[in-house]
Amino acid sequence: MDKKVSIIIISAIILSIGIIIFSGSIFKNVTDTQNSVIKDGIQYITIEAKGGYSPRKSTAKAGIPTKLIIKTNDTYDCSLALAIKSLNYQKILSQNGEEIIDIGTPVAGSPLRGVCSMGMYNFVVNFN
Ligand SMILES: [Cu+2]
Repeated sequence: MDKKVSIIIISAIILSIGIIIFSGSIFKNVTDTQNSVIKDGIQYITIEAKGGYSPRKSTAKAGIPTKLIIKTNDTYDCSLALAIKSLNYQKILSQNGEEIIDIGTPVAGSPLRGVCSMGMYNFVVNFN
């Protein structure tokens, strides 16, 4: 293949990958989704783990006993290796299923932060 042509193709591929990653991270940062329900006096916050955590940022109520549900669905990336420092929690999740983590009664203004073992993916739940 012509050297010039291959350079053009390679830079086009790199550029489009960059755009995909860039736009993806913008949307993930902006969204603040409603992902919690209160059932029988317990608040459940659901976060999906697959190629990162979703929603990356969410808000829930403080002052209610709360459980975090981490859902995996054919997850084979490092978001399986979850750590929540404030809870002293660290676990390799199963590739398919739901992990229920009791986080006690959250206090307003103290967010809950989860991170993958590599520190590459993270999520935060704010309480108010
Ligand atoms: Cu990671």
